[in-house]
Amino acid sequence: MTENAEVAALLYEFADLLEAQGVEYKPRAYRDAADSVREAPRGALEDPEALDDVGEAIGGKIEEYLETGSIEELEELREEIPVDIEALTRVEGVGPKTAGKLYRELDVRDLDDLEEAAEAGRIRKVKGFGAKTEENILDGLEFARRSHDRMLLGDAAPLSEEVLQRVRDAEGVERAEVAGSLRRRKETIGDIDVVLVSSDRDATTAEVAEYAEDVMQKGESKASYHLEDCQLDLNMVDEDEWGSALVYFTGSMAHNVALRQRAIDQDKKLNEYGVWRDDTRLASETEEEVYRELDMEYVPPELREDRGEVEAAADGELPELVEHGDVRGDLHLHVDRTDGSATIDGLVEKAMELGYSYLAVTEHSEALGVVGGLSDSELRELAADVEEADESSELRLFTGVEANILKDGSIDVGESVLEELEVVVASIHSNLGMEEDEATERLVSAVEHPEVDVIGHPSGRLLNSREGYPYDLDRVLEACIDYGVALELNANPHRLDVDDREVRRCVEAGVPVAVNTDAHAEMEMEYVGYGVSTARRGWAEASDILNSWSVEELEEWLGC
Ligand code: DGT
Ligand code: CA
Ligand code: CA
Ligand code: ZN
Repeated sequence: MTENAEVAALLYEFADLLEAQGVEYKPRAYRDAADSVREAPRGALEDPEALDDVGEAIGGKIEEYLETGSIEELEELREEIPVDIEALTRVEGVGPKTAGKLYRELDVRDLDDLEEAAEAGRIRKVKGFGAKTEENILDGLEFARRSHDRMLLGDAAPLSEEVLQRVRDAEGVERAEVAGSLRRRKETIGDIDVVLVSSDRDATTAEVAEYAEDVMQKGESKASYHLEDCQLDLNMVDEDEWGSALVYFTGSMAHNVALRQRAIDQDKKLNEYGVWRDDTRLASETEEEVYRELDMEYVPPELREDRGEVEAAADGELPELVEHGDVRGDLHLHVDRTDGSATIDGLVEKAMELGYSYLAVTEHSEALGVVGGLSDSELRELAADVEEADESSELRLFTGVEANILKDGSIDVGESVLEELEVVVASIHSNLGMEEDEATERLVSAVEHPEVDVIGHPSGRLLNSREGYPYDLDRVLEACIDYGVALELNANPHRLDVDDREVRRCVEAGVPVAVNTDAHAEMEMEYVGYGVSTARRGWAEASDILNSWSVEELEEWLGC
């Protein structure tokens, strides 16, 4: 973990423990500070109070931690509430307050205690809880246990870049690349795999050992380490087998098996050392040569899942995948009028930096009470400000809203306002505990609304914490075709919703996918990369992505 991530984790824990004690307001301040620390550039903790949302009190605690290795007040809180708050709050429906209460009433300290109490029917007897809550906890437990194992792409990717830099700088290393699920850009990552060539393997592994926490295993060609929350595997290979080794360690396993079968069908053999016929090595130095030798197109890592890519590559029919540079705008962005911190000017500046041609400001509407969603007249005021900014901007700024899809499928913004706004994203933010039929109906009603353009984060899932409601994607896609609506691929690494497989179904159905970041701060617009790689995993080409269209094409589609 980076220093920023480490300090942020402590601040989140601080917030949770305060909340578990029933303290008000302060938890929010700690969480905001934690967000800010997490997003800050490296080295920013040298002057913590210079960060947004970090004041004197929290800044002092950060300094205390960096100087002494602990925070006295946090240690006291941990003694007062000796529970594994991080694990317990991973169970859907268990927040810090509930965890505090369950500790006080039933002495629940960890997931095992929680399961025991729920199974014995003791939770339903606690005041304020019921049989339904107890059932939900039991349902959520398994997911909570399972979900701890894998890291989010959004955490693993930046960490792996740091790791890769260290490895490349280590003695003896001639070249190194990230492989495994991380290179394939899966939404969650089991461990970080690196392939490298070194002229002095012992020196290399010794140097990486200094950086890592501890060495789990070390052999002639492989070394594994612990790096805080995850495992790092170094695979050391020879220069002349680089390509075949990279194919092998990039996987997936299923893709490798399919490749190997193709080699066998051609009377060849494929392994990590090369493509062979008898004892003659036919290819091994680059990945391109390996694929060429197997008489197929080069397969981009994101497609290597054995989902038909081997056949398509053999037929020369791989899609021309969308690229980061194809994205021309972001159609789901928040500003500081509800729960965000961004400004219109800030978003524009960031969009210019990303090389965009347009963006849409889609602030929350009123029914999202917790964040102070905007009333119809406030939405109009914001739209007027966006229009004004548009006049002096090189970018095309679209007015918009992220409206709520209410329980009955209706939209919480007045018709006349919806008509005036250019981009209407509609999302579900409440009553998430739905069965499939209900969720499908609710989404389809929103799609059928004449003013809705994009359905935001369609399943509502949060990776590692909330499974999302089930819905019938085929029915939603049919409605999208009939009503000219796009589905969002929310690029926030906690969401990635729709997911890679769903993208593919959108592509096949001909429903445009909007790769939006849902940024609440300017920095978060950079999440677009996770969205693009997920879209690539879903076989999407540039033309399948709504926000890779030109301003003119988009205006025509939106009817504005
Ligand atoms: P993960 O770490 O669970 O997110 O998934 P991967 O795909 O990174 O899997 P990992 O770390 O176990 O192994 C990295 C790659 O190495 C994997 O994608 C394929 C290759 N590999 C590992 N073990 C085997 C094996 O026994 N057979 C074959 N064909 N390939 C393997
Ligand atoms: Ca891996
Ligand atoms: Ca591995
Ligand atoms: Zn949003």
